[in-house]
Amino acid sequence: MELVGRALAGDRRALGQVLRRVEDRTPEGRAVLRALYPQTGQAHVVGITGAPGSGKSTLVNALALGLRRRGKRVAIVPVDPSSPLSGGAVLGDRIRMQDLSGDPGVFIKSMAAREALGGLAETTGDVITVLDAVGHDVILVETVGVGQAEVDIVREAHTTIVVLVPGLGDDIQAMKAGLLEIADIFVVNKADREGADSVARQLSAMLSLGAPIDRPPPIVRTVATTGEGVDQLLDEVEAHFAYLAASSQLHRLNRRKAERRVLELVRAGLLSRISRALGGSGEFEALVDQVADRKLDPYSAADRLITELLPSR
Ligand SMILES: Nc1nc2c(ncn2[C@@H]2O[C@H](COP(=O)(O)OP(=O)(O)OP(=O)(O)O)[C@@H](O)[C@H]2O)c(=O)[nH]1
Ligand SMILES: [Mg+2]
Repeated sequence: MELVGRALAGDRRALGQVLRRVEDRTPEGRAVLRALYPQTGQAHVVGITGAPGSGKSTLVNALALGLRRRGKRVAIVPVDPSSPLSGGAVLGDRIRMQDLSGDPGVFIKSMAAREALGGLAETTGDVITVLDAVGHDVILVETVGVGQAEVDIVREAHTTIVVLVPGLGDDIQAMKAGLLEIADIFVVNKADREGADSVARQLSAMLSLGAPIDRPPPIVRTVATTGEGVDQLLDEVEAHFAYLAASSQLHRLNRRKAERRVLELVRAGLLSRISRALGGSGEFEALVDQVADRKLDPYSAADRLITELLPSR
């Protein structure tokens, strides 16, 4: 595929076009993913998550600059589950990321202008596959908040950074709801503001209450707007990746991701086969009616559909 060849050779426009096909889930996009997959597995995928306005984009910008100084090729993927129709926040991100534009070593993936066809996590995974294959050393994925969609996206990352800020007691509450478990590194951003120490203290108190873990997440204070603490954060990011690689966790993580990927595709493939096979026959609707009328239970209904479609072993 000529387009893929150009993208691999570093043509950014071609890369943008490849990504669009992948996001649109066209047959061509699928062929691209098939062709590129063997060349993936090189990039370090870093997820950055946290409350709205905590400074994630500013931090991503600063991290990218720091990574460039370390000679890395960087890709940035902003994901916004709440607004598939890229809103004002993304525009703001673009403006802030201007100091990166023009640097051929940084690729900023623009948001899809409309709702992704597949699940957001799957689409993000496919985008990461492409960015990895074309040779980015580090892929920074920014996502807002603490919902399931974000957690799913974060599961694509090797290293997850959770960003907190001073003066938001809610943050610590939100952590209980799930962010605590997914953080490999905590950042207390806006450390130029009062209360950074107190957030860091609360955090380490909470961490010490939990079950002992292999590698307690470090807490790094940053001022993303000036770049303060960003070098230390990059050291921690690199140390985490080195830890994963040395402890065979990287292998386990990759295997889990591969398993999830295959299962997702099997599930989606089976569903579309079933709906194609039943298309227009009214059989599915009839079964649903029976289940609703309590004439059939849902387990038997599902079994019937499956055995009709798959030869039994
Ligand atoms: N004082 C201070 N302000 C900061 C710092 N980091 C970011 N900001 C400011 O905080 C505001 C929000 O920053 P963003 O980087 O857009 O935050 P975000 O988390 O990406 O926001 P969303 O993507 O909308 O969730 C901006 O006005 C930044 O300039 C910091 O370390 N100190
Ligand atoms: Mg942002």
